[in-house]
Order: sequence, then C-alpha cells, then structure tokens
Amino acid sequence: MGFCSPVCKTLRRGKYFVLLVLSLSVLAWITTFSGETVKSVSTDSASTQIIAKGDGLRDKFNSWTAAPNRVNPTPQKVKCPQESPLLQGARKLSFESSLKLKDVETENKAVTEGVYEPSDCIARQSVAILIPHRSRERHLLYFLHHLHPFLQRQQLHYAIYVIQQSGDATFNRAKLLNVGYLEALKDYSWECFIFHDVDLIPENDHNLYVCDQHPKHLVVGRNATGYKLHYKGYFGGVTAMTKDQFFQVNGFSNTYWGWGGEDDDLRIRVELQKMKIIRPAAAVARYTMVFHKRDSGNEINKDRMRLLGRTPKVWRKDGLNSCSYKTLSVDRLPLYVNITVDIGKP
Ligand code: UDH
Ligand code: MN
Repeated sequence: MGFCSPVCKTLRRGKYFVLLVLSLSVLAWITTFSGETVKSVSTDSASTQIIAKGDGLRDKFNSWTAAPNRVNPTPQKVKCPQESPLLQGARKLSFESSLKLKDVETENKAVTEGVYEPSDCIARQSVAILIPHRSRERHLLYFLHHLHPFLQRQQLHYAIYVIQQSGDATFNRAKLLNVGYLEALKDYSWECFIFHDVDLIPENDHNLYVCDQHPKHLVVGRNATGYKLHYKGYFGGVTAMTKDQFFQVNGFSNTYWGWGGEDDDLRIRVELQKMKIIRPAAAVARYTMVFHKRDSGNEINKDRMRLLGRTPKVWRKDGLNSCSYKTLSVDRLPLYVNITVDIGKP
C-alpha cells in the first residue's frame, strides 16, 4: 500500500544495511570482550552447539547436563561376588509329566535365545553348556526346567547349546560335543565349556558350573549308583574344561560310535597333557538321572577297548582338528541354541 519514490526506496535499503552492520559489530564485541571462542559441547542425548561465554558458563552447562546422572545414577556394574548369594544348596527335584515347554519359557523370561547374563553384576565366567542329543525331548524339557534357574542362581553368563545328530546312524556323543565346541565359539569366546548328558540333573547348586586350573568332573554320584563314583577315573556324564584345556587335548576323539569309551578316551588325553582331574565334594556333586533304557542306535561299542589302546598314538590327529561335519541348521530358540548336524556314520 502507498507510494514510495526512488529516493524513499534507497533510504529503506540503507536502513536495513545499518541494522546489519550494527548487529555484526555487537557480535564481534561480545566475542572480543570475553576473549572466548565459539565452543561446541556435546551432551549425552544429542550433539548440541552452544556459544559458551567464559569458563563459568561452560561449567554451569556441564553441570546441568550431568545433573540427571547425579539424581539417578546408572549403577556401575561390579564383578559378581565370589559366592553367589542366590544359592540354595540341596533341593528336591520334581519331574512333572504335565510340564510343557511353554511353561519353562514363561519361567525364564530373562533368557534370550538360550543366553543369560546377570543384570546386576558382571559374571565371573562365561560358560557354554553343550548337550549331545537325539530323540530325548522329554529329558531335554526337564533339563531346561532345572538348569536355567540353577545356572542363574550361580550368577553365570551362559548359553545352552543342544547339538542334534541328524539321521539314524549310530550315535556319536563325542563328535557331537566337538561340533558344539567349534560352533559355540563362532558365537562368543566362551572361556569355559560344560559337556553335559541331557538326562543328568544336578541336585545341589553349590556344584559350580565353572572351570578351574584343571579339568573338572562334576558327577561324583548319581541316584542310580547310590551316589558313589562309578569307577576310579570315571570322567563321563558332566565335565568342565576351559576353552584352552579342551583345545590342548584336541577335544574328543571322533571315532567312538555307539555307547562307551569316549569319556575314558578324554581322560587319557587329559592325563597325557599332565593335567589332573578334579572333583567337587561328594556331598554336592550329586545328580539325578532321569530314568531311561538304552537307546536304539546307541548300542554298546564293542571296539572301545581297542580304540582306547591307541589314543596316545592318535590323539594329535583325531579330534577337533579332524572333526568334519555338515551343519544343517542353527535355530536360536528362546531357551537354547539348536544345532542340527550331519556327522556322517561309522
Ligand atoms: N543321547 C541322546 N540320544 C541317544 C543316545 C544318547 O540324546 O539316542 C545323549 C544324551 O545326552 C545322553 C547321553 O547321550 O544323556 C549319554 O547317553 P546315555 O544316557 O545312554 O548314557 P548312560 O551312561 O547309558 O546313561 C547307560 C545305558 C543305559 C542303561 C540301561 C538301564 N539300566
Ligand atoms: Mn543316561
């Protein structure tokens, strides 16, 4: 609206120019006077650029951004205690026929894809539990039901791996456990491995699922044998070895098809390395074995004595370094990692 002559237009433009020069000089004055330069301060949530005038203001800004932490500090995770305060000692085990996998999943919401880690402290060891398996679904269900809470009471960072032998060729427990070790290490650098029969349930949580200076045999007694050690030198059922100990003995032999011998073979390998076998106190190393008959496809290995005789000669070439297999699937189920594998046949 209204009329503006060329003179009036020049005057208007001049007004804007003066305004611009004025604001620029004020800005220049501020920075020169304070002797400070433009600073960039990044906060936790986002990187924010501010112009801080002097150290006083910067400190104030830093204290503002730090304030939420002081009001509600994120708890610093410390190492879990030497002995877990959650241990309960000897417990009566139950094996309900009505138990369903869904129930066990609901009871163990803190487990993700078979892995658990304490939320309030840093676990003392990272442990992979390896279970050789074929057609023992009921036993596996009881195992998961008891072992997850058991391991959590021990405040461990752990994962459960179930290694399934595909097909119906003779069972090979030892080779499946070699596969479990090799496959689990692809996920994480587990420092400790527990080689675990699916049907053995620990009765006392003071039987710690951690590794030691020497390979450890965790089953001193089981219900079926009056809680007495099977025989001197028995190293079967449940054993714990560090990643390095197991590597040092070249793992299990791959050549034991059918029942028996593979655990004695592992003991020979351990002894050849001048390692000792240690055991927890008999009072805590107690297991209940869920009753079962001999499985078809896992007949007694009649060749086992001959094989045991040649272990000192062949262990370097027969083991982890010669374990050939074909992984058919890796399924990360809520409560365990299920690895189905073709390990061939005798
Ligand atoms: N396993 C399977 N499926 C099989 C065979 C073995 O999953 O078909 C696994 C399972 O983890 C089992 C482990 O291999 O716990 C060892 O096998 P096992 O339980 O048969 O070994 P155990 O020493 O055998 O318990 C005892 C023979 C049966 C005794 C007969 C009753 N008195
Ligand atoms: Mn058994």
